[in-house]
Formats: sequence, structure tokens, C-alpha cells
Amino acid sequence: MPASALTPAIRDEITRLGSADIMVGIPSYRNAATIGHVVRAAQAGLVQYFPDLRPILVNADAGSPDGTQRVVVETEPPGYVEQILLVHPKNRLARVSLTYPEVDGIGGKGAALRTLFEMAAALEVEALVVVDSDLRSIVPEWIELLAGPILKGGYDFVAPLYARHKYDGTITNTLTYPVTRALYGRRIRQPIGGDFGVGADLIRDYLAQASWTPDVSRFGIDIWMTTTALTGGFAVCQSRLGAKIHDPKDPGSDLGPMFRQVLGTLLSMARSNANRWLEIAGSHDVPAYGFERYAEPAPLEVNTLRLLSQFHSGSLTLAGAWRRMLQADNARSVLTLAVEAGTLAEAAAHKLGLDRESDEGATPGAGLPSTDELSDAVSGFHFPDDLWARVVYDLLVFSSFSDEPVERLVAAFVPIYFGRVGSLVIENRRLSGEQAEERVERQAREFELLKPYLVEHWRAAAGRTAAAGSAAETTEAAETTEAAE
Ligand SMILES: Nc1nc2c(ncn2[C@@H]2O[C@H](COP(=O)(O)OP(=O)(O)O)[C@@H](O)[C@H]2O)c(=O)[nH]1
Ligand SMILES: [Mg+2]
Repeated sequence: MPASALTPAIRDEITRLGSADIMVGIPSYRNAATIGHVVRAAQAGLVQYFPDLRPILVNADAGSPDGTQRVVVETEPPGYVEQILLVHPKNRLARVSLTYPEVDGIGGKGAALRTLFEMAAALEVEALVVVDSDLRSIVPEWIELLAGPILKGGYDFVAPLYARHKYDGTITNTLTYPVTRALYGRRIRQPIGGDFGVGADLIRDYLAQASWTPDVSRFGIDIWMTTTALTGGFAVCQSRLGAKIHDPKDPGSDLGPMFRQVLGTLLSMARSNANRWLEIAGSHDVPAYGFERYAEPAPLEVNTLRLLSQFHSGSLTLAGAWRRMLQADNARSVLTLAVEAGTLAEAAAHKLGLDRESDEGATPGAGLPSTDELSDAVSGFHFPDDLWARVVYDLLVFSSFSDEPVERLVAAFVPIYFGRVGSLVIENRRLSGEQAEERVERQAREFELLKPYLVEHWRAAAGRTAAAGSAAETTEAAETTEAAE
């Protein structure tokens, strides 16, 4: 367990505040342009839906140079909310913005959340709601939707359910949703959504966990929280929030580090929880709270060519690592696909008159053809569902039993993820959001169907490791006997 993250200044703040019933936490890093709206929505949610509770709002910022904290402090005070909503809450809302300390020398979203957990525990709050600071689509009701199941329904953990654009949430769709579902048997559609609710018991459990790693201090935090809640037997539900609209990210340029931190955390948790998932087959629905909503998420552009060419260029330096990590036939299939990806991307760039060097980093639409036009030009590319499930499972097995550092393995896996995402963007280009969602479900079922493949390979590797261990012990014993003679 990492040392307590709180600075003396934060401890003083806690003493000043005393205690509270409900807390909204907002982690931030360079979100001056968007955090004001999130703060106002959260304040409004607290006073409108929980007028009898003692509320507090805490922003845990990374020391952003863009004035994020100033925006939080200067945004309309709670009195403004009371006026526009005509509510008269019993208790005044406390609002705090602080710079969170690093955890064991590492800063990041997870370190910010650790400070929020420590404050929530020290203030003895019953429910903590955390929301991202780049949200456009948050409304006051989100606070009720994320805290309600804890305060009224006895749940410990509330995951979000939202409509996202078909190209948004690629780490969720390709990795955390299907793997969490197949491993732990629960269909949590957004295991790393970023907006969630958590109760007092689970907060204490989080703070007592020994599995907090540097990745957890960064973007590994979300999958760590969800998996810890599931493996700890906590009561989990989902809440229908409508659309998630936030700062857009292009998977090929923005998501590499996040993917590595999420995957590294997922792998190390799978390794230490094998006794919990080996026996699980199939999956169950997780209860959903809140009225159904129909919402149209904002569109997102993705540079499909860059994804394919990064898959290909990765194969040039990482073929050896892929052959070590993956079963031989899967490694062969992936390497063949990478060559195809390179050839198609090259031909498409030529056909569209693009300069590979300078257009590589460009955004579709702005200077480049649109996502659909780019995808049309490489439409022959297809990375099959079952191959993707197998390579993820191969990595899970290899990383559990190999001495190679997980960071190196997940870094080598990034280009394969780019290939898979490129394929999904191409295949989904003519599909509606609903149809694309059906494809996500189909892929998740594939992970479930192939779970016996995972279990078989995992048990075989465990057997080999045990045999190697006892052989080593026998040799050591023989050497000791020899030495004694
Ligand atoms: N405190 C803190 N917050 C961070 C850091 N990096 C990201 N965040 C916050 O974490 C939330 C999610 O980050 P975002 O980049 O939107 O990720 P995504 O939407 O999950 O892809 C946002 O509120 C960010 O401001 C960090 O280093 N420190
Ligand atoms: Mg975001």
C-alpha cells in the first residue's frame, strides 16, 4: 500500500471542513476551457437532489498551467445555483480546489483520485461521485444518477452507461468491456468510463489495497477500481447517463500511453485474480439505474491510414516480440495482416495524393479527407474478432508467466491494438451507432466463447512453470548434495 498521499495543506483543509455526507470529486489537468460547466452542473446536482445532505465539491488538479484551478474557484458560487433552481438547501456547499500530491513519485489521474479517496474517507462521506473535467454533456441529474444507487439502493459501485460515438471509447470497446465480461462474468459496458459513484466501504477497501502500481496512479485507475469492486464482491450497478460528449481523441495519436496503462493494469489484475476467473463461464447482466435515454453523441474523426501504417511499422521492429508473446499461428496471422495494412495504407495515400510524412499526424476533415473517405480507400483491411480475442488472451497468459516486464509487453502490443481499431473503424463506417453497438456485443461474445482457449493455455503455462520450478528445485537439491559430498 502506498504511503498516505495527503500533504499538510490538505490535512489542514480536512480539519477545517470536518465532515460531509456527499462529495463530488473532479480530477483535472489543463481543463480550464471546460471545467467551469462541470463544476456548475455538479453544484446544481448536489443542491437540487440532495438538499438535506452536507455536500462538498473537490477539484484535484495536477498543477495545470492553464488556470484550471482559478476557473474552479471563480466559477459561479453555489448561491447562483440556488437562485436559478429556486432551491433552499439546509447546508452550504463547500468548494475546494487543490493540487494533489504524487503517489510514490508518480502523478496522474489515479494519483488525483487517491487524494479524493483519502479526503472522502477522512470526511466520512457516504457517497463519492467522480466526474471528468472535459465533459460537455454533464447535467445536474448525473450527480443523482451516480450517488442515488449508493445512498438509496445499497450499492457500492456505480459505473456509467452512456451513448458514445461509434469511434469513441475504443479501449473500452476492444479491451476492457469484453475482457472484464469474459473474465469476471459481469457485463459492465463502461468499466473505464471515468464518471462513477463509490460508497464508503469500497473507498476504504481501495485505500487498503496493496495492488496500487504506477499505472494505477495514471490511467490504470479506472479498470483497477472496477476490477477491485468486482473481485472484492462489492455490489455493482450501472447508471443511464445519456450521451458522453467530451474532448475528442484520435486513437492513433492520443491513446497509446493510455492504452498501455489500462492494459498493464488489466493484465496484472488478471494475473493476481486467476483463482477468481478461471472457473467463470458465460456472463450476467449488471442492473441498470435511471430512466432510459435516447441521445446522439457528437461525431469523431479518426485517421484510419495512420492506424494501419502504425500497425505495419510496429511489425517491422516488434515481430520478434510478437512471436514470443503470441501462439505461433496467431503471430503468423498478425504479421500477415500487418503487411497487408502497410500495403493498403501506402496505396491509399498514393491514390488520395497524400504526403505520408506530413499527413501522418493530420486530422481527417481538417486538411485530410474525412474518416469515411480514408476508410473507403483501405476498405479491404479486416482484423477478425476471433483473432483479436486470441491475441489478447495470448498476451494475458504470456504476461502472467514470463519474466519480461509487463511495460515492455504492453508497449509491444500497442501497434496490434492500432490494427484492430483501424479494422473496426473501416468496418463500422457505414453502420449506425446502434449497429456498431451490436458489433461490440458480437466481439464480447467471441471473448466469452474463447474463454476455454484462455483457460486451457493458462493452465498449460501454469503446469510448465510448476514443472520448471520443481526441476530447478531438484537440480538445486542435487547440487547441494554434491557439494556436501
Ligand atoms: N489530476 C489529473 N487529472 C488528469 C490527469 N490526466 C487526465 N486527468 C483527468 O482525467 C479525466 C479523464 O481524462 P481524459 O483525458 O478526458 O481521458 P478519457 O476521456 O478517459 O480518454 C479528465 O478529467 C482529465 O482532466 C492528470 O495527470 N492529473
Ligand atoms: Mg475525456
